[in-house]
Amino acid sequence: MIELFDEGLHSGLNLALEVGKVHYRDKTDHQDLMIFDHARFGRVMSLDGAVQTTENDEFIYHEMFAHVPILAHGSVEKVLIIGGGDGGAACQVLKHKNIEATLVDIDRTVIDLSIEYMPSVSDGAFDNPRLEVVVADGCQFVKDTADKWDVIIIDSTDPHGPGEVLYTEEFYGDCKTCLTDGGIIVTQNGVPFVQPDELRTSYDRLNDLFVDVSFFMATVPSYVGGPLAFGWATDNVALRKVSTGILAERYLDAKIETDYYSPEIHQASFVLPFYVQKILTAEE
Ligand code: AG3
Repeated sequence: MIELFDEGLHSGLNLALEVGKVHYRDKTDHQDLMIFDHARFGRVMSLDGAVQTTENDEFIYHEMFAHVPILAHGSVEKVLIIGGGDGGAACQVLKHKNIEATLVDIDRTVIDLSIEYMPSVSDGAFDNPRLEVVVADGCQFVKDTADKWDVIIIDSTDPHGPGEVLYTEEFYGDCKTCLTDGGIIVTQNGVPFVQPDELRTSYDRLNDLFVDVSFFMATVPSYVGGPLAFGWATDNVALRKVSTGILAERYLDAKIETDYYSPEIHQASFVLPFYVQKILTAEE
């Protein structure tokens, strides 16, 4: 009997993955967690029934999440990651040798199991002295901290369950107070084709707080329904307009190797198709 993992994240649309060996299937203190093998995606981690990370396509998501804001900014010293317990975003951030990062995830079990079963995703990030790990509620953390970061990466689940609070105006506002001048917040904003309302809601909330709000996109095959949108919010309007030439210089200087990100893709990822633009401008 073949077992199918049936992702019911989007109503009326199910992603079915053939389940190979199951490595973990249990409740953590915060969510249902499953880790299993899939012939195409490699090892897959799901939380509350939604695919979070797969070994074979995580590079697309994490490279874009980290390198787009870091290389657009040009002089990042500190990055805050909210969520991202698999360590994939941290791994990409730490490729920049001068950057120190703080990772705040609510679920210690996600971190531990990612290290145990999907070590290639974090690739040693959790042993890197430039990473500080805090197991805490991200909302509370940004309220309480007096520190500031140049980039904040909100690597959350979708806005259901424990991740929901990471899409509120209050949380975005608290993040803003933790940003250095001209800092950038990037968010996981779902697949616009199947989650248009989530996109619009975040857009409106971020627009109340920041001068420049937009999205960049990348197709992550295990996130069903088309390209995923990453939110972009900053008070420095110049950062979204940095030329490909400058990005290319910064990319070379950083001496990082990537399999998806390139300065050209960086530029192109901000070009939004009309169907996405219309979600953002439609009369409510
Ligand atoms: N963050 C992205 C989750 C997106 C899930 N959406 C979906 N399956 N369509 C998860 C953590 C990755 N570091």
